[in-house]
Amino acid sequence: YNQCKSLTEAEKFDCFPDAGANAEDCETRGCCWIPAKTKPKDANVPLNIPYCFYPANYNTYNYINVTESGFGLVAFLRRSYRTAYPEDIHVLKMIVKYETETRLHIKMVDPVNSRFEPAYPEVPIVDRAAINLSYSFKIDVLRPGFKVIRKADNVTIFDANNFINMIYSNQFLQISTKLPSQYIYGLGEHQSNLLLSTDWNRFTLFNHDAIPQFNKNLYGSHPFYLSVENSSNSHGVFLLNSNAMDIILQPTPAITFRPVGGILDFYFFMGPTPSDVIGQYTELIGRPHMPPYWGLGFHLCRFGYKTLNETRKVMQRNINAGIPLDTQWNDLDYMNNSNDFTYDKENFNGLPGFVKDLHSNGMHYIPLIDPGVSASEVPGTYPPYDTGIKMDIFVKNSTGQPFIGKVWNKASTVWPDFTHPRTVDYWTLMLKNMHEQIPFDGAWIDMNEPSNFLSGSFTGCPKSSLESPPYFPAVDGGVINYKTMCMSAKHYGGLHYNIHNLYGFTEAIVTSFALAEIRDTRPMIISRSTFPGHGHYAGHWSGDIWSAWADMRYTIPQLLSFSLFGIPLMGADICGFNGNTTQSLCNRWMQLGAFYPFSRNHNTDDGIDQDPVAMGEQVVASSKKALNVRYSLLPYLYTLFYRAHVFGETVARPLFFDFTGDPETYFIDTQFLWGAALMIVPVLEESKSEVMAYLPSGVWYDFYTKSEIRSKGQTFNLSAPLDTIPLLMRGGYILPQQAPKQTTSESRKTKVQLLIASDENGTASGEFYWDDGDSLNCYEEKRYSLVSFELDSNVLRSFIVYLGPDIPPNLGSVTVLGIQKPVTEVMVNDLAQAFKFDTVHKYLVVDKLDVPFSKPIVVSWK
Ligand code: MIG
Repeated sequence: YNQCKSLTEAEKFDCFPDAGANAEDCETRGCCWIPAKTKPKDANVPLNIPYCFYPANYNTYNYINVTESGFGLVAFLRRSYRTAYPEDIHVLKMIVKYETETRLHIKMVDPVNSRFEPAYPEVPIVDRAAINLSYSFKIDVLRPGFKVIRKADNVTIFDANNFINMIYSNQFLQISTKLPSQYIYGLGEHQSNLLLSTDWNRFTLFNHDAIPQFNKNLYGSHPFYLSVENSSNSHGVFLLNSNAMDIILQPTPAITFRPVGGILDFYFFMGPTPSDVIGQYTELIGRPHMPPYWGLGFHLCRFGYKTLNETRKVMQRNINAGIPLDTQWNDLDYMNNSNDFTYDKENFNGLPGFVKDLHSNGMHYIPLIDPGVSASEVPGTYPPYDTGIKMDIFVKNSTGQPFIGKVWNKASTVWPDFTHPRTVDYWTLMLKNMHEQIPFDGAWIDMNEPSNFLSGSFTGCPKSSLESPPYFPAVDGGVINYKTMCMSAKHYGGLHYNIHNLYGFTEAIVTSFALAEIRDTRPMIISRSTFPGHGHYAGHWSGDIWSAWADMRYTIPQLLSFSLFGIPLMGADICGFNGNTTQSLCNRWMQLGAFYPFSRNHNTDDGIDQDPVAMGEQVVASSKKALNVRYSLLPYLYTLFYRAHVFGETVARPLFFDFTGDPETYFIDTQFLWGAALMIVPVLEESKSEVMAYLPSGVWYDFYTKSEIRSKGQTFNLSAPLDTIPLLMRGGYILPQQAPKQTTSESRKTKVQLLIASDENGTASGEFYWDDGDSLNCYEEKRYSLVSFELDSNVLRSFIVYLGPDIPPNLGSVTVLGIQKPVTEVMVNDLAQAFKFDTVHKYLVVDKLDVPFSKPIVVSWK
């Protein structure tokens, strides 16, 4: 009885998360029943304080033995007590690997019967313990549980709660840990603030096509969190499991994972900085790919152009208005009968020629591709179906026939099984045949949750514990097969029950392979569904959000969360997808969207036109101004992508990544950074021409006026007239730039400009990565150049880190911000140069230069 009474409300771990909790059934489970006296503070959270909870001495797994091994240790555990869930696994094997100095791996398996484990992402297999561990793994053989401790300060980063609520049954697994602080981020995909509420919150992970809403499972699944400890050290935890799951946060603070299958397979990343954590995470799951340079330009799209003429007209009016534009897209409407790998030869007559024209203007074209293939065409008339049947690569139903559902196609749809080795050949062949007609440059892969207009097949799904698992995660729609395949559908790699969350990811892997094969240049893929490791192959957009101010604001935490998930190539439909946008919203959204790493304006077929020109002069002016800044910063943005690709750094990042010592930044998700050097402060409310921004301690510069702002960690009111998005340069950094042009192809030819922002000591540093922008494996095959810069004591020097066959255009100008004393003389490589000095805003401009980067450059001034 005391084991029940002694727990505070925050310490109660739910023993009856299933429907219909009551005192009697609760006690049958051996748990405590005490109705809570209070409610969660936050009215929006989905859970209540549990009435039925585990007593502190609940009968759980105990260690049988623990053996040290060359990689760490192996333990066996046993439970004698039966849980409320069928098919308990009574004996478990726990494998603990000290994989690297900063990465610990703990895997719990059934030693007798093998259980499902995702084949992707491909993680390294380590069989020897690393040395100099920054963590220690603590168990006491006589007591249940384990702890992971940060050696440096003895903080427990994972405390498995004495296993009191640990369950490992066939279709219900559960484990909890107390968290070292309230600062927790990640756990996607969801729509919410960046900092997650621990006030009885729940995230459900099961890939799903739905309009983003609070507490609904969404397109992708990322069972990964980043925690900032009270000391400001950070760590990450990844549960490598692809099954449907609920994740609970409670104010203890604590987290509970509840997958309905697979195994418990945890990785711990010790940081200690947030950036280190993400680098360690992507080292495991795969570093982000290098996008083609043109992919960082502006993209224009909509659902419902309906014809090629309309597509061309909208594109042309934006080009005529001077909107920088790299890529034109087409949605579903280009297809014939919504069938993949076809195009409508009436309404889109001339599409091949249109794409060739784009190419000759240095532009690109991306079409939508759905995973579902029509099963409703006359046999012999539609090769994608006929070939797929012949190659036997479609997902099967439980009786071994192709699984049939319905998406956009006339009457019925089948789905390629991307876990099948032959599907690589199938998909490559289909894309190749299409590419021979329409030489597209990338792929927009949609509906790959996979989304189905039916729940299961036309006749539903065969009844079994797969469709009605003993524990039902809070998936949208109330049934697990809601608007997707039956859980009993069969893939080469396993049951749909296990594979579901991997479907979009495996499609991205196969599509990336196919595009590289067909085009022999870098794949540009944007996918709706994602899983850990996706960023190695493709990017993501945040799906069918509303054209609303609130949704625009949430695109920032969505973007920043995907940076945490190792998917930096991310954006949202600029001006919103569902519903009609407005001029004032679209005006501010074009400005914000100019700073999404993946920047595309797109909307639904029943919405009004929302390309900049359609929205009127104000939006055109704002779009031009913001996109010109974006294009001028592409050398910097591209350098950030290089750092993501090679070191696993983030591109768009939360303020706390660079100011982890300043807890004020832990809550901020209305402003964000590009790399360490540029802060973006979008206007997120209507009728505002000012915006409040928190500037962490240091020197900052207004990007436009170049005037200095010194902050001690304060909030400033920044002026934001309708045509301007406030941007701040951070003192201490050097950015490479080029002149904005109509396309990135043109921009890339212009001379390089350096923008230098001095810190309080008059120093700054930076880096510039350059390659041909499109060919495969430039970095790996050493076909790039890398130059670094240092400013100190009025001398700027460049250092050639590596000089490959592709050298950037010459240096054309240098702008130095924050020079306290007027400049009287400037030397560039020992030659005196003309210059301008702005005495009001205290900056120096040396332009009309033409200096090659192939030799070190020295610019000095007095
Ligand atoms: O059932 O292809 O998220 O961007 O315009 C909707 C039509 C299918 C959903 C995508 C959206 C796209 C739309 N698609």
